[in-house]
Amino acid sequence: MERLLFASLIAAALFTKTVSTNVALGKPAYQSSINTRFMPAGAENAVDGNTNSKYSGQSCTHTLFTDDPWWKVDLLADYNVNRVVITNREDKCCKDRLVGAVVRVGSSENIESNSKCGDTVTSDQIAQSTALAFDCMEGTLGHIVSVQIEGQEGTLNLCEVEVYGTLAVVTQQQITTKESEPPSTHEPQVPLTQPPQPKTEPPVLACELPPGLHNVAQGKPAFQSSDKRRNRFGSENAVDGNFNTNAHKGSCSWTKKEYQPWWQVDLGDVHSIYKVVITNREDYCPFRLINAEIRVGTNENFLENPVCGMMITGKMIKENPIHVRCGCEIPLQGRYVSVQLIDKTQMLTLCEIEVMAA
Ligand SMILES: [Ca+2]
Ligand SMILES: [Ca+2]
Repeated sequence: MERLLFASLIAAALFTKTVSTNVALGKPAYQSSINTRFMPAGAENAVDGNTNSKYSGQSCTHTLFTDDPWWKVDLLADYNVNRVVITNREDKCCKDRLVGAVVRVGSSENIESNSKCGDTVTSDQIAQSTALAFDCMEGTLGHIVSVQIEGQEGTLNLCEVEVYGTLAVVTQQQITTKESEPPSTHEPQVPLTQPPQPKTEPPVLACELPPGLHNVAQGKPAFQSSDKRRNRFGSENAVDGNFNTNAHKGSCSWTKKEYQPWWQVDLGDVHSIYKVVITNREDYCPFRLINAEIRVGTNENFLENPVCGMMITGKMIKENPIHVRCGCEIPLQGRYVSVQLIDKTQMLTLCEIEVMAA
């Protein structure tokens, strides 16, 4: 009996091993939905160890705009969680999306019944810092850590969620109780927690484009936020059918250096738009196009239109032209197509824009 007690004490001691690292790193993560327009947007991006807070860094999550969007991680063992740290998006467009977010820790798959850590996120908090800390009361016990915009519609973006705590102590009393239980005559015991739910990410779609797509932008009226020089770098150069990539040859649109410059074309009619192809300049500074966001829709005020595909990244500009798909199989309906540099003070140069419609 003494030997059994000793073994149990050693087991308990092992369980108390302090974990000072981020225990969420690489653990299975799930979210209520995924916005496939902004891939990669998966739940795992919040536990990949990369705290890049720009969405263009491809390490943040992105749900659809729904009621009560949520994200959660399964720590795979019970922890006494002391603190959760969220890295919010710092992109000006979107950092306020986290207002109303609630962090919870517990053992229930019904996350709203778990214990709340810290306070509901406020806009003041978001203005102060990109990293938001949530302290949990006396090491809240559980293996599920969730973040949810509770009680309202929203989009949940998380660039990283770090969880700090210690592996839960298995007490001598718990061990003894378990040992003294008679062998169960019932069916195999069902774990208290449900097995991990299948990831909400849809399978990778082939993104088959319908045949016969054609460019509906050429020669259409175009506009831009400013002209670098009048009569030479006008907005119409991006739809003149000339694909010359030397911006000094007079066939590229070119704005002044300004904050979030934009370019827009009016297609005249609403089209089913599957993708936008941008011919970037190759003579100098192609990287200026990083963080370009394309929008397609029926509003002349392009900011009211949905975003097509993902923002242009450093990886994407290695190819020219750049093909941006607005979505898998489902086109965007639009008359106005815009390109804008987000969060940058820079010149916007576009040598040609093709808007591919069915
Ligand atoms: Ca990340
Ligand atoms: Ca051109």
